[in-house]
Amino acid sequence: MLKAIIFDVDGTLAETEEVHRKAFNLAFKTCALPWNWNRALYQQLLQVAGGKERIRYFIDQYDVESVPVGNPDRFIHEIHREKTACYARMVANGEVVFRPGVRQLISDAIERGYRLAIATTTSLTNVNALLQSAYGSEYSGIFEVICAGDAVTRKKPAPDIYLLALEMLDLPAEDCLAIEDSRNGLLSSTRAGIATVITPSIYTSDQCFDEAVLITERGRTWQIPCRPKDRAGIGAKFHP
Ligand code: XBP
Ligand code: MG
Repeated sequence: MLKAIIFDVDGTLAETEEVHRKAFNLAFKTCALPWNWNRALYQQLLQVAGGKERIRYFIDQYDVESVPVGNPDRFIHEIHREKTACYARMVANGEVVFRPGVRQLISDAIERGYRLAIATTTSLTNVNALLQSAYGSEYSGIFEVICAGDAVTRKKPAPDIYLLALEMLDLPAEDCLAIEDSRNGLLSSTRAGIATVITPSIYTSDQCFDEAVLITERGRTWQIPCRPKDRAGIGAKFHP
């Protein structure tokens, strides 16, 4: 029986990755680093989930020399802390809005009694900034469980963040539905045993989503399937 919907954040609740990319580039400038991630490079770097992990991958692939001798982790954490501050400022300035239909889907789900959760690789600071921007101060009552960023060591595509959400919801995977935008997210949720709907985003439309139970197409309305045994399954409309 469908009891809970677990939402991914970046690319699913909102098209955030262009603002993340701008925040990374602003942080590189503030940290006096000669780096600039354009869209083509960022598309490639997005294969690595997690901002700190993405910076480390970039350094390993392209620019080891810029890393000061000593503690590379501290160097990466400092850059990422600056990036997160830049991102939060841009979200607070209204540069990120929910994707069309998301707000309606969330209110339909709440009205039908579904429990809501978040399972995301992004930092908890970023989740709170987005929900505050979307709902104002009363956002804390909307998602019963929020699992984000460093709450787990192994990030997507590992299942850990979704397994943590199931544990905190105290529900089995078969009572939940995940909504994701990327292959990393799909692998993470399905490895946790959760049926997953995919709504491709600007950086993921060319990825493989074979394991999804439903893939939305931009501009079309679709309904979350009422699985045969879920007579009361949500029939919300979501304009991906
Ligand atoms: C997408 C990610 C995140 C963001 C950047 O998360 O992989 O790393 O790109 O955010 P989601 P941080 O699981 O919501 O799609 O810099 O905070 O990691
Ligand atoms: Mg995502």
